[in-house]
Amino acid sequence: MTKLEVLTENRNRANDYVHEVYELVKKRNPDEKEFLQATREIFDSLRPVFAKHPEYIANGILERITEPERIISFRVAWEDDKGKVQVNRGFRVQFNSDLGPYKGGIRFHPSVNSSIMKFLAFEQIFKNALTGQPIGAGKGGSDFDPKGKSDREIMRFTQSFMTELSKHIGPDIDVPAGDIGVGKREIGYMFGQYNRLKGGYEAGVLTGKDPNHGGSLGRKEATGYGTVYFVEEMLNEYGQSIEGKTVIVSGSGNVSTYAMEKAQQLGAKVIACSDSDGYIVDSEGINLATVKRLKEVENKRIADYMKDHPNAEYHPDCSDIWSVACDIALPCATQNEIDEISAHTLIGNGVIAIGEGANMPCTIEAINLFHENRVLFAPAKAANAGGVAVSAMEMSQNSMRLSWTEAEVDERLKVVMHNIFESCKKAAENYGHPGNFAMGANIAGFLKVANAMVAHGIR
Ligand code: NDP
Ligand code: 2IT
Repeated sequence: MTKLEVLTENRNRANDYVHEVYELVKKRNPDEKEFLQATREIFDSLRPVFAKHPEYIANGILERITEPERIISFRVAWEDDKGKVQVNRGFRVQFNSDLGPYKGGIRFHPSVNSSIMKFLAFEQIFKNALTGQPIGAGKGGSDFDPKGKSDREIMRFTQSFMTELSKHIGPDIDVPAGDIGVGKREIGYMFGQYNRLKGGYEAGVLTGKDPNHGGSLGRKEATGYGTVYFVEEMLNEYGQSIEGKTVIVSGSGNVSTYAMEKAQQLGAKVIACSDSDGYIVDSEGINLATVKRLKEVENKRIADYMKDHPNAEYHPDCSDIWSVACDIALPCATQNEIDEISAHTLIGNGVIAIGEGANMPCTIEAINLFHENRVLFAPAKAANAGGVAVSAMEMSQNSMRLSWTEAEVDERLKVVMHNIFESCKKAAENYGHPGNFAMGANIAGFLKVANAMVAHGIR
């Protein structure tokens, strides 16, 4: 056979393999649309990898990497303030442990179901691999809605949730952290309950703890800061920077707040942010002190921003935030917030870069449109990996029983984000798609895990 014939045969075999495994995954998970979306997005990137490395086909890597090692689903019964019994469903998806203990957040949101848990845990495999740290991948959560619950209700619920979860986690087994609806308060209650049940103090069982008792300085800021560091690396690559740019950020939670803070520190003008009820536009620049007070202290809605800043505008449909003209858009709220229509609007308004702070905030069609229109695109698995990276640093500090300064953590975070950017860039170039950082992230993350899976044998 000529060289060209061999190449063609390898490419055809890779395409058939990806197609066959995707059909299998669809058959096995028929109603899990978010999980199927996440697998399809990865699969599309990996064709050139299987063409170049048929050994991954022989090792059944795709068949194995798409089936979680373990899924735990459990009843969480608790009593509300009125004495009524409430029942929620709890999950922990332990997806892959080839690089280290399962690692990933816990989400409390009424939309939580098996598909959402699995897509998040699946994405975590590649994200955690990209950090270069020794962490496997998992995700957990519950369909519990923290909105409108009293502090005591939150405590009773999290204690009940942890009573079951504690049987399945541990500092060398599985180390959860926060995500939507889970911050340092919830982590604190879960940590207390875990230690109570174990009869000891196991600092490294959870990350995202309060830095005053066991947590790492800089963890709260890490995801948002890391997203902006990645976007800045990407802009620098093309001779640009975030300074002087107009930015919009969806959400006003943990990731959004610190993405806005870092963007402002680097000289950008952030003009819009949101919550699930609506969005605000402040053409003078969002006053972050007000947002932090409303969201971190008073538990208020973003609409309340108007009381302090009457010149701003409030719009009651959060998904419309993408109609605000900007240079850079940072979706930092939830999955699938930017669809094809929003992507068209952003492109029409001249957006130059997108940075995914949230997990899978853009649909596949939206991502394709950004690439087709030469909009720089920072994919979630790479751009928001700073959070879990600093979580892994929290694990290190807990093991060593010492604490790094905030400056030290931030310095390490910058190095991690720089290395992730370089890995994505190189993988994209090596596999024939320079500048496609989404493909680069998928390929670089995949190679790291796939090599470990080959080394560890078929299991
Ligand atoms: P928070 O709970 O702190 O904030 C979430 C924000 O998004 C809130 O403003 C919330 O509004 C809004 N939001 C949530 N769900 C929806 C929805 N269905 N529609 C519209 N708005 C919504 O969560 P985080 O900031 O921690 O997480 C945000 C995203 O970042 C998630 O995708 C998460 O998986 C991802 N992520 C988080 C990391 C972390 O370290 N925390 C690390 C990496 C990724 P409201 O309050 O009204 O519900
Ligand atoms: O999606 C994520 O990476 C997180 N929610 C953070 C996980 C972690 O273990 O810090």
